[in-house]
Amino acid sequence: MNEGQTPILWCPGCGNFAVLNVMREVLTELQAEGVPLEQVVLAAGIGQHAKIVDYLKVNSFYALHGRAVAAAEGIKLANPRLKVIVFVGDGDSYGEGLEHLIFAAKRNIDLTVVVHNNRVYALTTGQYTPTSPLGYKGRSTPEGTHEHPLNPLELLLAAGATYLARGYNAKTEQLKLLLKEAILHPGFALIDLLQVCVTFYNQYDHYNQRGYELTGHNHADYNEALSKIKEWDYNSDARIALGKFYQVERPTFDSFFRGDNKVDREPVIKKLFERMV
Ligand SMILES: Cc1ncc(C[n+]2csc(CCOP(=O)(O)OP(=O)(O)O)c2C)c(N)n1
Ligand SMILES: [Mg+2]
Repeated sequence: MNEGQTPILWCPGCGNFAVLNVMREVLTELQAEGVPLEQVVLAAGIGQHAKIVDYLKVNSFYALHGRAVAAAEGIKLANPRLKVIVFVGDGDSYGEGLEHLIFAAKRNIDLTVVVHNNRVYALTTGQYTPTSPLGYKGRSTPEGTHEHPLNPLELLLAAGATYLARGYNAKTEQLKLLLKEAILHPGFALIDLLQVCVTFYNQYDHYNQRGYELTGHNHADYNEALSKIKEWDYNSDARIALGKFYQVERPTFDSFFRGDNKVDREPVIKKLFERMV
């Protein structure tokens, strides 16, 4: 799966290399387990994270900055049999395209969203994002930010996501399990992936010291998930839970268009076209 034909343009030491390697392994395993790669579609936003789709030989779609989730929803609804995996940045999805994430979670559309959360706008050289800590000094905030960060997992739990996890690019075995589980989850799955940007916000020491593996709580319990999610607010020195917070099943939005629930998608699409002409 590594064709080696596209030069890889990340900085040496970038957390994205590990994500790419783990994704290759996940796709290879899924293929061996009976998921044909031609039924997998990758979508990406704009940023350093998005380059990952250039390095994987799978059909893919580059969306506008902040719009990858909306594009992925369109792909999934046009052909609900596809597995759609979306790679987005924290600036891309927790900032510019946040409303798309909230509504995708609300309607529980069957997508896997992988947020490369390096806590900066890396491609544009380190401006602060919704998950940068208070006081973060970057190109747009030389004297430090005056905003408290957003806890995206808390927001998405409230919005209706049915699978939520946090990964870390240095914990590759765990990341592989989480990615696979999220891809196979029938419904809206999101992994907040701590992906270190070595150039603009190098958090390796902090994550290595504070990260711990989340085990032993009831994933189906909303309040237990919420209390684990709230342990760290992306600002404090609290311990950082890594693993699955929440997983439940409820009907997916796309299932209503697949014919296996209530609505057959063909007449729906025909009607839409009639309206457009
Ligand atoms: C609508 C729009 N706004 C802004 C930009 C400029 N822009 C391109 S990439 C980027 C930063 C991306 O940051 P993030 O989504 O966190 O991805 P990263 O580079 O950190 O992986 C920005 C602001 C753009 N291309 N389009
Ligand atoms: Mg970023």
